[in-house]
Amino acid sequence: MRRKELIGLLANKLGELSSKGTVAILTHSGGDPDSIGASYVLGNILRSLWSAEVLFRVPSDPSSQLRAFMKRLSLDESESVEQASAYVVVDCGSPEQLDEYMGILESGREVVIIDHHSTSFESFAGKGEVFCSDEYQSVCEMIFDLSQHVGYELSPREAEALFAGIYYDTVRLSVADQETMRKICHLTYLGVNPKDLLTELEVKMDISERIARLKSAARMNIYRVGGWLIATSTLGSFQSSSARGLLNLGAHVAVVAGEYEEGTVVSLRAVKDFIEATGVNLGRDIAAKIGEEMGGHGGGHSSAARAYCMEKDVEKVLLRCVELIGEMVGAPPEKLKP
Ligand SMILES: [Mn+2]
Repeated sequence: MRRKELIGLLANKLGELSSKGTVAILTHSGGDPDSIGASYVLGNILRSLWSAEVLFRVPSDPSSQLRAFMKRLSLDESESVEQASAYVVVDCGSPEQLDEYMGILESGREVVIIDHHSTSFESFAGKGEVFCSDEYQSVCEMIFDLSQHVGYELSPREAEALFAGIYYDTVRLSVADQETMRKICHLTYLGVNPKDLLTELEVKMDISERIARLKSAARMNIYRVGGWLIATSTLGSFQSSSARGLLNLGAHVAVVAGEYEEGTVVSLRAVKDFIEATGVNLGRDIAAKIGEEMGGHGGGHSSAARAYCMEKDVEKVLLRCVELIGEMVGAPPEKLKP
């Protein structure tokens, strides 16, 4: 167990919350395997150990890939979470990532945040009680430790849920440490068959996403910032997927933006080498800043972030992102000729 004391305090808190009535579990905007796997097992623990009534919701709706995961877990979203007496927010680095549920932080009801991004302490300060340690590689790993602490026996399905979260949050185990691997082994011992699980979860990319990714590559601009390459592009949808695609092509950082309602949405991705060498945190240093500067909001992780701006000029938003990255790195961006 990585943080015995933290997990002990979390267990006490969850028991206390459960005794007060209905508990609603919320993920970050759109969810991901870590937040959904953790929510599923956490909900089951609350029901079984403390007979809590549990609701569940993904702000701004899950993607089709995540729907396949939720179907496998038989995890349904609740119609409404407004009547809950307390909230548990899972894997969410900032209040803005709660989208339409940001209001729960002002509802006067108790909010507990379980996270492994240390930005949570600051961003949720005064808004809820944060149980967080960036020693953990995923929230699923925290829930694994919680299950061991309270003596909850994981079913094969629950083991799968935690496996998937840990697997994807460690970039397919490529950044997993020994303790994570020990837990992965324990989960497979409990009945996870990685091949079966991953074949089902990895739904093939549909044609529209492929077209979007290819178009973003065809329209890309390339900047050199010191020894790093930044690729920018514009797209009406699939910005995150396309940014990942541009990293695969060779960019160190990819920034893809498109029109969104009355403004612009921008997705940022960076490779691990860039994050480690420069110390830049895309969520904190770029997305949050650009959101603030341009009348919107932004946040995310060090290597993956998103911002919404009230600025309709998509190119202007992209250029400002590149400038900010240049400022952080301490080198002027130089546009490469096409
Ligand atoms: Mn996570």
